[in-house]
Amino acid sequence: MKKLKIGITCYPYVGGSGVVATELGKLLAEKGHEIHFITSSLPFRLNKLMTNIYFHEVEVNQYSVFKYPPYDLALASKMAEVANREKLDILHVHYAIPHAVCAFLAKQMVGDHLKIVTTLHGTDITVLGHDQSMSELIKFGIESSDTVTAVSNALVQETYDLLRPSKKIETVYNFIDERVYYKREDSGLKKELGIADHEKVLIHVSNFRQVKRVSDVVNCFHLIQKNVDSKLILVGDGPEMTAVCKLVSDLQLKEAVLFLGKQENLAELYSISDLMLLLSQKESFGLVLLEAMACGVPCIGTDIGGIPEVIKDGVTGYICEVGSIEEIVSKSLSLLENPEKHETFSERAISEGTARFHSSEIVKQYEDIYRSVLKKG
Ligand code: GMT
Repeated sequence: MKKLKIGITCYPYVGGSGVVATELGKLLAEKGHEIHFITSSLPFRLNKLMTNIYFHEVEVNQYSVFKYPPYDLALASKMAEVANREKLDILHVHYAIPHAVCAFLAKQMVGDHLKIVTTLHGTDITVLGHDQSMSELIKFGIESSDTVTAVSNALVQETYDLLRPSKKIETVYNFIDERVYYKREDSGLKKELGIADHEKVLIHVSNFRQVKRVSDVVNCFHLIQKNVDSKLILVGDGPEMTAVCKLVSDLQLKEAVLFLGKQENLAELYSISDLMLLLSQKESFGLVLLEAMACGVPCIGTDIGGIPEVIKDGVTGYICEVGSIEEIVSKSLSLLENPEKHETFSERAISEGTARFHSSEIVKQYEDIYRSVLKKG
């Protein structure tokens, strides 16, 4: 089977879309495809030299005539340059804005043989899609791609409802690298973090944007720890951090909440956790749920976006209404206070996660999409 030359553009810093794009590139490279990352900086998960992977940095010149540095034009120009020189078959861009639009521009410069695959991850639809100054451009980016995918059925539907693009959008779920995310024995991490053996561990991982409703996580934990000896691990950082710290202090939870900031060794943290809480008001998939499930952590999530496609309600965790603190607390306690039930949910989280979102299956879906778009000519 012919190996492909694929350009990948994503937001390279921490965030689910950058993680998925980078992990996809790595797995495609392992399968022999030639992968060219065209991004503003080295994707953070691309931290070691790998066969078949190349990195092309987009540099923006600061001419004094420009009020704003023209990043999008620099990206389009770099995409065209790399596509021409490296004879790329495909540009796979993550996010319609600006990446699909830049890819369209590059295609105009390079020629029709260059195919564009766009993956929608959420924010460009669920947030920017509501911005009338952007929505037509997002729709244009989608319609001028050769193939469009989205990370959940919910996001596909939301895109149709909001933008009504005349383009088929396929669901391709997110995945994780199973060689990284698996349940490990605790090699003393709980102790290092000052968590007693008998204490239960709840975990939340996010970029602390308002949509993540981290204060709901803290408010739920406040009630949970009154019933069960427990600690809450908060991983990540972002705009809501100050408000969350204040809430933790107001509720006198400083001793029980561990702020770990941004972390790399998530699998180890998941492995000491008993419950994951992701209580967002917008979430197109919730990659952290899949990471936690792979490490045997049952999850409680909200009934929005793609979360109900990831957590099977009553099987691998629970789905609750956004902001329904009492319901979330009671479902959490039903797992934390019942070891047998917890064990069953934990086992199912591992098996369901690997069965429905296995990297080999998802990467194959992308390969099939690439081949079919190239076949169309
Ligand atoms: O969740 C975020 O704020 C980050 C955002 C991103 O751009 O990385 O995540 C989005 O893409 C992830 C990968 O597909 C999804 O798992 C997240 O659910 C999605 N975030 C939202 O929809 C808010």
